[in-house]
Amino acid sequence: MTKRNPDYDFKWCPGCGDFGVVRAFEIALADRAERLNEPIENTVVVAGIGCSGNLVHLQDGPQPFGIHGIHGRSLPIAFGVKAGRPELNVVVVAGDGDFLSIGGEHIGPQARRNLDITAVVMDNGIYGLTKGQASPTSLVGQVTTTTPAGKLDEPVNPLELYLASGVPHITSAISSRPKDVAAFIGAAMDFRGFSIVHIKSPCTYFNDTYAALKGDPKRGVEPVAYPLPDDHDATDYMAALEHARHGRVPVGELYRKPDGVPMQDRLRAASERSMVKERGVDEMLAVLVV
Ligand SMILES: Cc1ncc(C[n+]2csc(CCOP(=O)(O)OP(=O)(O)O)c2C)c(N)n1
Ligand SMILES: [Mg+2]
Repeated sequence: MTKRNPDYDFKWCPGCGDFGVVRAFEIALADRAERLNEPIENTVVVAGIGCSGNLVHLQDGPQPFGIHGIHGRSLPIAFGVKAGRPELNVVVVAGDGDFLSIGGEHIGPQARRNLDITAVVMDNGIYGLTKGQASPTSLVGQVTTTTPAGKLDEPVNPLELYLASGVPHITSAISSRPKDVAAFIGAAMDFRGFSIVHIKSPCTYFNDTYAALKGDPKRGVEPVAYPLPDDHDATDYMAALEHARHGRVPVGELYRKPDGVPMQDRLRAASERSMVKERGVDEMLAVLVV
């Protein structure tokens, strides 16, 4: 519960990785507002359903607009907002279940369209809000409430999926570094085109992966997460694919397609070419009034 939304009675569990993400998002929004001299209300947050989506209610400070949509449909809603109001900064916040399971089919079409929005995906490898069912990123053999004898199917590799789907800007992160995550979200919002910041954000209650992500150097346990090397060339698709595929969690800007044309540019050009005259909101409403 925040001071801004005292009526909203929702709490994240102590230690939830999403706290790092909400802090990062607050920093990124404040920084953007200052840098571009843009009111925070110019940003619209479209939230998926899940603990992660509740981020939209748990922000402190000046509030962006928020739409808490329906499970899995954050991208189509964001598409509608951006198509209607291209000047707005549209950000999706969603979980691994929301974005990659029920919502998974929307990634490819929006990537091909190059929808100019940023998706912040909080991947805890579980359905957190509904109390611990297996998600697309839960590991094979993982015991969850829906897989009591261990999950049978292989997990999806989100970074590989985004690359194969043609997402032109992909960043991989971990929630325990909010300042880094803030910089990643800021750069993703600046990118003209479809941008995904995929953040490993542990669920302390149903899938606590903090130890694995950070490792335990004293006991010789290598961290799963590692920073992308300084010489990583984000415009090199094959280099990005290699980092996506080797089973660990790279941290940093993984891929950037430099010459993509965002949906807005194509839409504007098509509208100029078409014979249909663009109508303002007043004109459209006037048609409905008898
Ligand atoms: C159409 C529909 N199906 C199922 C649900 C139930 N449901 C709510 S949240 C959720 C899973 C959320 O998992 P995830 O997206 O990983 O978010 P998390 O809670 O882990 O952050 C499900 C299955 C729903 N609300 N609507
Ligand atoms: Mg989840």
